[in-house]
Amino acid sequence: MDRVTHNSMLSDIGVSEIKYFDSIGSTNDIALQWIEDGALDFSIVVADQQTKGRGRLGRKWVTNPGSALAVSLVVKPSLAERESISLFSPLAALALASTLEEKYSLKPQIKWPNDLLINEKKISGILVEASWTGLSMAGVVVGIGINIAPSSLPPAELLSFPATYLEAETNCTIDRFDLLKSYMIKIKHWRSIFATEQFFNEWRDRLAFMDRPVRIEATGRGTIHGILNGISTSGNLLLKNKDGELVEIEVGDVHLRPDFEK
Ligand code: BT5
Repeated sequence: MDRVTHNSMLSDIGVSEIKYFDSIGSTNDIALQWIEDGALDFSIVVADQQTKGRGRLGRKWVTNPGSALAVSLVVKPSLAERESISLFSPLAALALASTLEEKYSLKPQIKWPNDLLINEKKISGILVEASWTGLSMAGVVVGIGINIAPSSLPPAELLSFPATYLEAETNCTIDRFDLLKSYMIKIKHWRSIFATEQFFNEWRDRLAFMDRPVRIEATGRGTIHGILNGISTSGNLLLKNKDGELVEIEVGDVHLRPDFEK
């Protein structure tokens, strides 16, 4: 990114600071280190390529050069936000979903807890991580990867869920930095209504596989089958089991799959 683009982005979207890399291991790692070094709230790390992009629980996230967005946002959470750190994942999902709907008339859905789907294929993954100084939380990193061009797709053998990219869904060429600007503006908006009723309602409205049979694979609890019923006020997933009882599932080591998939 040249200096003119850099400066105009800063003034357009009110980001505190940007670190940009042509190629880096993981933008989340840079952002976590930056928090330790005193990063300001609402700073971002952006990379064209990640060589060690991370998903949850040690899984890989592929970011090939010139094809995607990999962005990690530094948040210094307020006291109220600290109470609901797990909601930063839906915050990013809602911000991107509303961006894609407004700009490209798409209908993105959120696959609980952290994926954005278009036509039931994953277009974006989110990884939220906290940085701790002893027992005190120094900051939160909200990392997002967005597939844009055909070469953003990983090899099929690496995929545990069908994937897509924005240019396939829109049939147009996407300006990645324009998309980044719009996403950051939406992040500000969703942060201003963080954990409100509106936040939860819009999250519920965008839940993928609602009222459909799904299975949850949770470490230590095996596979749980049920009908996807919604999310609780703390962001846990609600499933109706075969006896009609509501089962609540916390974010953790879980995979949600539609039950028709093998
Ligand atoms: C995620 O994990 O989906 C979170 C991905 C977060 C990536 C961002 S990029 C910026 C920041 N820096 C980082 O290092 N990470 C964050 P999870 O739900 O665990 O999904 C990982 C799985 O998605 C992998 O095991 C693959 O099956 C699949 N996958 C990997 N790369 C993909 C891609 N580009 N598109 C679609 N699926 C992908």
